[in-house]
Amino acid sequence: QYDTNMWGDRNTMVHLFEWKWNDIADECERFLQHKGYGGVQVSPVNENAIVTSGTYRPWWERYQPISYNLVTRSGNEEEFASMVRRCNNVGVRIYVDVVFNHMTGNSGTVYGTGGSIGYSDSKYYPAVPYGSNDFNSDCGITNYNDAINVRNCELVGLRDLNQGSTYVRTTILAFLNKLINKLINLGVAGFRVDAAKHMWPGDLEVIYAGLNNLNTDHGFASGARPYIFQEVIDLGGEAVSFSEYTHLGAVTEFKFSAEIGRVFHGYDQLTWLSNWGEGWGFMASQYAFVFVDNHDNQRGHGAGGSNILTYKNAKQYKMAIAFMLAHPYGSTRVMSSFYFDDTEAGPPADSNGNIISPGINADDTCSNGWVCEHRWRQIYNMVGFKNAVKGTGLNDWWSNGAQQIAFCRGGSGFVAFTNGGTIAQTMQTCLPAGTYCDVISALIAGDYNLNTDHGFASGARPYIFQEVIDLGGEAVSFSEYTH
Ligand code: ARE
Ligand code: CA
Repeated sequence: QYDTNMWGDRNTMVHLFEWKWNDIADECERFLQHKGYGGVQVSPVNENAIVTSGTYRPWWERYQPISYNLVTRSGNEEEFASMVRRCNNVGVRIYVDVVFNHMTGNSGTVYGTGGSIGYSDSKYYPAVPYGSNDFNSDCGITNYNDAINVRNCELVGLRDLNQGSTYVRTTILAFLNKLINKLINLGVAGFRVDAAKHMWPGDLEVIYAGLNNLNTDHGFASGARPYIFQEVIDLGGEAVSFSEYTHLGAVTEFKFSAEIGRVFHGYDQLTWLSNWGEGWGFMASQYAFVFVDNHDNQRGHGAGGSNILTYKNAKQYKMAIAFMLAHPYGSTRVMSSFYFDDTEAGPPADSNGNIISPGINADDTCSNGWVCEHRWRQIYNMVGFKNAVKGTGLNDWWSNGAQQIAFCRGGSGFVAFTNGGTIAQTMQTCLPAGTYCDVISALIAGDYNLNTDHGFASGARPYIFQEVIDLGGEAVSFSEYTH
């Protein structure tokens, strides 16, 4: 289903890639709620096989499940539950990256982050348990023009589960429903379905239908259904199409990521963005889950190639994100990364492999190896912009016919971009007469108003009462302070 179940006008998710649960809980309370982020995509929560590669543990070990116990380098079940509770309490939803197309790679006996063991050569994972008859055959994916090969064979050698089996479906559902509401403190809002392209839509339909309603104890409406966004890479020209999945939930639109990178790299003119969205051959907006980069294609995995913009091209990257958040197309996600040169290297970690928490600097940026794009002022202020213009269309498009564009969102927002030269132009801003702040480059006055999430009226100011002792007859008078 397509409703993200976010609070109020909030409508942007941030992927806190490889963050620990306790750090995410802190981030919900100290930052995300105040900047209007609606939710967090978290890295896989279930136990994965430990992979050691030279001096580090690659980030991708988390895409090799060994059991559905909730224990990873991000934390254990208790910490996960506490994070969900604390984030929901401040109106920030949690979306879990769920990996159930497969288990681990075929690499003999494997050991998990929670102490479980797996026998990948015989496809025996006793901590679930799964045995060899729960899996498809040993064939590898070699032909993306053959849907059967794509769905019933192994993606990069990962042991491929058979979701057609009742036992496998039931086992996957027990895991997903636990995250939704089995324990009182669990209350996630939805799922990123990893490798959905490699599972049959008919099997996914049965699994999604078996999901519980969301946990009303976490503030969800009675009868609310989990938000589902499915990872289906479809740049065209293959056997499997995104359109086989859109009736089941939202679907990742990888063409968006590839094209926005190409445009803001300067390889195309901004003026052509006038029909951005369906006009560019993307899927219908109500199904599209969009992003400038993701954890794969920012480092050459997945799809999109060298046009993908990342934190490494900070200026163009911020422009692309601002355009994504200013534009009404799709459901948006902001990436939040750790710095990397080696594309396989895992998150900042100590010599025992424990993830190091991000440090938070006085100017809101991060340290300890974390990029924290979501804390860049141009990005979080545009998250606020997107909340403020929610529900409006795009109007009053202007362009100079080349690298300069501007447009309005109803009567609530106006934005201009240049990827070449200063804009010197009188324009229709669509906003009521008044003085406005530039939310991209400046801190906005509203940052110092009272917190509307606590029931204060929008624009309300702090009450101040000043201790001035004046019984009369002294040099300093109360009347100097009353204004
Ligand atoms: C790792 C090693 C492999 C090894 C394997 C098993 O890198 O060498 O064989 O383990 O031992 C991530 C990493 C993988 C990693 C895997 C498991 O990216 O490198 O393998 O974790 O640890 C396809 C899929 C798409 C997938 C991308 C990466 O369609 O679903 O490949 N994306 C998701 C996640 C990834 C994750 C997985 C799936 C697996 O986002 O992070 O993999 O859980 C064309 C096609 C696309 C195809 C793309 C790349 O564009 O259209 O469908 O994407 O090429 O092949
Ligand atoms: Ca499969």
